[in-house]
Amino acid sequence: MVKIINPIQKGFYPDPSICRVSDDYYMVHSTFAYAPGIPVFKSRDLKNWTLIGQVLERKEQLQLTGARVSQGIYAPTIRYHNGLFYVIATNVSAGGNFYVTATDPKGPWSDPVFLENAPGIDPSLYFEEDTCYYIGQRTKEHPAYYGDCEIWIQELDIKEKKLVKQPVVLFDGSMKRTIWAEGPHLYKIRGMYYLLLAEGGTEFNHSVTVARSQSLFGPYEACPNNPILTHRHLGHNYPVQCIGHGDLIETPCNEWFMVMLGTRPFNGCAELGRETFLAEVIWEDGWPVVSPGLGKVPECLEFSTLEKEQEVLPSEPDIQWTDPLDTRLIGLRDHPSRLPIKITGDGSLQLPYLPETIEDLSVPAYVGTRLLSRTFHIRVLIESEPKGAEEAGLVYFYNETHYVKVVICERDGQLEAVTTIRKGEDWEEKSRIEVTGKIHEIKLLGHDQALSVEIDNRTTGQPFHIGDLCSQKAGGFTGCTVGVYASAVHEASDRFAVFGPLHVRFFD
Ligand code: 6LW
Repeated sequence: MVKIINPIQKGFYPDPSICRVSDDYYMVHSTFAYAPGIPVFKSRDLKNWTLIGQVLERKEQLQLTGARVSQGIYAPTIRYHNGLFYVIATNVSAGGNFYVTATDPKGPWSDPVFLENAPGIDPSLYFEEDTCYYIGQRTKEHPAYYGDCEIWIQELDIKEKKLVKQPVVLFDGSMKRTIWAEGPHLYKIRGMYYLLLAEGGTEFNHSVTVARSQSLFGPYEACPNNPILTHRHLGHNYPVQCIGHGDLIETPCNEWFMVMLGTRPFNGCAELGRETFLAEVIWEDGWPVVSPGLGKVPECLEFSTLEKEQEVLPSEPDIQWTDPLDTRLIGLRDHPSRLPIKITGDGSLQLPYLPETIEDLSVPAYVGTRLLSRTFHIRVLIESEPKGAEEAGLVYFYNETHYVKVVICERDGQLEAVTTIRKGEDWEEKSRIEVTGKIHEIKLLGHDQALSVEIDNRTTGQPFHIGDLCSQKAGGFTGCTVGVYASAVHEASDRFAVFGPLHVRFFD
């Protein structure tokens, strides 16, 4: 018996797309302006997911210069056909819709092939024999209102690497006034074509709908029970919200499941971002029924017929500085391994005081990891002797205008530990304490959206509210990350701060 607890991917892992090759499942997610882009996870049991690679690792693959944190890479789809894995996604900041291929999902993945005349976001692929079809979303040519979108299909010539023939509109949503028809995936199941899509926008009204047709190009008939999955009818206080953007998968035993995104807000704020959930699907009268008898995403699924649970090695919770970097580490707009960092023989990280700050739309010296729970302990030892504008420490980051920064810096020859929270146009210095010596321990203790900061085991002040650092308050699509940071704040510097391993503990 395999017991699967939702979410199956905690933290900022939105827009899941899944495929299966014999007994192995592969799943990818959006990464926006973080790098490396599009992590690839593998599982044998739909429960335990191991990060096996990254689709967009090389500089040439991922152009994010100037991208805001919620721009960049949107909604990838992963598919397998004839010995090759395909990932198709959108870079909303540079180039639009593109696909990459790999024989091994661990990588390396090819350079991106950008598609011309492919407007819109959320591309997907559907293979019929050896013909490949691009399925996309776009705003209608003459939209009647904001969010008036349609789903379209066009043949993609894989040899010529371009869209060919004419695009055909398949569907524009299942409700009278559909807003944001998007996230489409197309499947042929028992001779019938099914178009799965998201409607309602990725927030409270998010939902999964379906339409079917006997012919690939339509006409598509909306399921009379649409939306086949949503949580909007459960009200704002239901613990799991914003459910939508699904992808279907069949097990080797012909059972069906759907992965989809959702949030787990606390006081209306979901700082973990959009996470990935799983639900069972059965077929009745030729339509998918999600979570039969329940009609919502379950807290937990139990399956006797699923592949025996795979063995998982306990992962080392502390992030050690190694070369290559721990795969949990991400940077802003470029792979953190391409920062001018150095890992020393004793496992420390030398992080340069770059001129860029965490607010700049460039590549700051920030090496972070996703927040996986709102109760956490993050701790690091830092050795630094900042001069002038230089500062280094830890950042709890939602976006370039919403973050908490705890840094060691210098003022009039005196070293200080300064904690600042920025919420849009509102900057607040939460504490400023004098410190002595070169080596300091910075601790961030998070509990239900209150953050306590300790320096060298000294409390710096009262816990303060960090719940506003989230998409519900600040807009955007990501979740929070936390990491080490150094900056000379727009000055030149050839110096660096040294960090010990990043101690990270997330509690359920
Ligand atoms: C994604 C789209 C969406 O491409 O948010 O509102 C976008 N829905 O499906 C970013 O995740």
